[in-house]
Amino acid sequence: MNAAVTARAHTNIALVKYWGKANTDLIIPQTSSLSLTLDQFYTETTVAFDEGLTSDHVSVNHQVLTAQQASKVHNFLNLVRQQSSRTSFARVTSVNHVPTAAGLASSASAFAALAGAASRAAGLSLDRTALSRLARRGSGSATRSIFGGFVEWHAGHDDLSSYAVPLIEKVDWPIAVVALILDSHHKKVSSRQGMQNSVNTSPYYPAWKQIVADDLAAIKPAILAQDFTTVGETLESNAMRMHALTLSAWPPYSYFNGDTLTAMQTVKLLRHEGIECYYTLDAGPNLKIFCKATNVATIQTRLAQQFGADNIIVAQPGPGIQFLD
Ligand code: 2P0
Repeated sequence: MNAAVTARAHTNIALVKYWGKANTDLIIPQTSSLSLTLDQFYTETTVAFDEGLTSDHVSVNHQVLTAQQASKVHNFLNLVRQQSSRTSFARVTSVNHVPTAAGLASSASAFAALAGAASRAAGLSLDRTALSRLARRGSGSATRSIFGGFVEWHAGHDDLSSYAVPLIEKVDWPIAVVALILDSHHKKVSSRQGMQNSVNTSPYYPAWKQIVADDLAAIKPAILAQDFTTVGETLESNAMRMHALTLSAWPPYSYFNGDTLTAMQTVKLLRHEGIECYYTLDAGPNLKIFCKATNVATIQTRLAQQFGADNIIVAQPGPGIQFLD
């Protein structure tokens, strides 16, 4: 057996969303996107290639996956085997560290950690750009989780040109993201299915591409200038416009539930009361509220009254990929 390698990668929340692929095999997106890596949610994955194995062996959160469940991991390991001299199967052990059963375990942290651990275990020494490209082949959002802090994924046009770059890795800005868990079940429409449906059927898709270009142009200088209001307004409007693509698709669908709409009203009320904060949502009903660190306690108290204290997780900006001895 070759030496085992363990990598840890954190998940990220997109402030300007990735919602659609130009190339589904290579996972080249239709647009660039921008995210903040979070400290609270991460995946640790250990990989060892082993000549004694007759198939890849994958366990997630101490549960062994069936061949069908492990097919995405197996396909990803095939890419690593192609790029290296390894031909043997691998043992993959992955654990998601999420404070509650929050439905926040993410393919972003999972494939970023797998890219790091598998490539090193296979004897490759990839720089972070190459790791970002490799992680992309597992899941689009994983492209950004190689880096910490604010990260931009440049759409590019092929395998070589589509990767993430850090905008600010060490965030020296007292901000936080309050995650509000409104439903921890698996989503009915996967991101992969949902975004492709939007590309193929939403008449608003061409407008979305322009919106993303405009939002990136607005948010990057605002992040660098620590202009909280511009960052907040941009991320909230970008999220709503992404979700408009689901309502305008055919067949139409939505990731929101009733509580999502109630929670959005609460954020607006807080703003009205002078607590400046903004929400974003991914392919699910849970809100992530971007706020100033000084307002975390007030926001937490208000949300706890309405939705229960157990459903709130406070995150700060988090680091990029790490290799553990
Ligand atoms: C994002 N999301 O930018 C967007 C916003 C969800 C909403 O990337 O098909 O799991 O594996 O590339 O990365 C979630 O989709 O999709 C996602 P694939 P992924 O974070």
